[in-house]
Amino acid sequence: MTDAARDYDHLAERLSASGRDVAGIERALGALVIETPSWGYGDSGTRFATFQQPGRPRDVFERVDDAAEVHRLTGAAGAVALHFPWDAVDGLGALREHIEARGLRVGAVNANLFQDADYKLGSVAHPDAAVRRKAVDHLLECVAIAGALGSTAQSLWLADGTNYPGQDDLRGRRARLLESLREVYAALPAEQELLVEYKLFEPAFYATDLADWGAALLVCQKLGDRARVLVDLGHHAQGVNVEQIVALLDEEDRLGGFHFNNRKYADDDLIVGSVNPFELFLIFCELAGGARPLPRLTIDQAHNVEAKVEAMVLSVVNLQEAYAKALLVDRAALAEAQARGDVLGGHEALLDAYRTDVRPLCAKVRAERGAAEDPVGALRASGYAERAAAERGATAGVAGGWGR
Ligand code: RM4
Ligand code: MN
Ligand code: MN
Repeated sequence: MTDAARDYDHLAERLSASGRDVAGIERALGALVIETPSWGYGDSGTRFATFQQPGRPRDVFERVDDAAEVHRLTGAAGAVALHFPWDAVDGLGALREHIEARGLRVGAVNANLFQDADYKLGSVAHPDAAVRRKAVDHLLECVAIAGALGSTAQSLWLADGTNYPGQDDLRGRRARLLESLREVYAALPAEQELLVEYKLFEPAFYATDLADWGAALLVCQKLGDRARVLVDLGHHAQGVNVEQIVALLDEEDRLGGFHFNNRKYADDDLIVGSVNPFELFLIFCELAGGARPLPRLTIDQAHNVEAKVEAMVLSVVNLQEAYAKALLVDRAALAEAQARGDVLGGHEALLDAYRTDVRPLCAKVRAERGAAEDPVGALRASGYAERAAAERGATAGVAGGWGR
């Protein structure tokens, strides 16, 4: 018997003895689907520098290849989220074929309303109607792109906002934003939903037009049932209780999905679970404990100094482990402690799950799906990064800049 098998048997025995449905937990874990972001494989940087990595993908096809490698190793990253125009190609049919041939499907389509010079003062909330028109037309184009690629979601993040008090009228901006998004929502085919992402600050430093979950939720409620809020873990003020936001939005059936990443200070876009794994666990406790299926789970990270494919693999592994721990929570013991008013009894029910080493369980679920028991180790041993560096060249043929 291998060490891994022994570790698994020991864990499964302990869990079964305490009444956990190990087969059910493994089924749920095996069904986890994470969307990895095409833009997380390409170049990214800080406002100070972008460091080009050897083997970095030269186009969207190679970004998809990297996403497929992450799926091959983890068995849980079967969709790739795209960003336009960063991922724009002449023939969408060829892109869709390439994605499907790699065993993936297209996740959410992300519009880009923050890099064009016209968007200096905003996009859908811009004071000039011509700029708003251009922004809405881009969003409508993304609806058509999603249709062609078989995607079922538009993911919208707005850089809109103001830097100085008095720069623009706060109510006027909100009215324009709503008017623009109403037109987009009206054009959505039935199979597509609109995910509305909020962010406290940056690039606007005085007033972001969709600064928090409340502002995003109000917009969604005005638009219709297929508009839901997207929670990015790096988009809150310090100390905000994100799991409580998750519970609340889920109860209202307005939790559209996540952009997973982690931060120490602001929108740091670090590997999910790297700084605050307990918060990640508590978020999954809310997701696993609610009545609804899991929402769309996407990674939104920018890997500036770390190897991008390895960073993505580690992110997916961290998500699998957080979900596995949440599935282990003894819900009956938790509910009993809460009903008795046993303050620490409930807390300890969570800690018991959180402290469990779920790596053998995750390894077994991955292996059953044909993925790697140890994805990061397998990636390093596979020589994928070295092959990519040799085939793609260090910098050849790639323009500098974020995502392109
Ligand atoms: C934003 C936000 C969006 C992402 C861009 C690149 O901060 O997180 O989701 O598309 O960055
Ligand atoms: Mn995001
Ligand atoms: Mn962000």
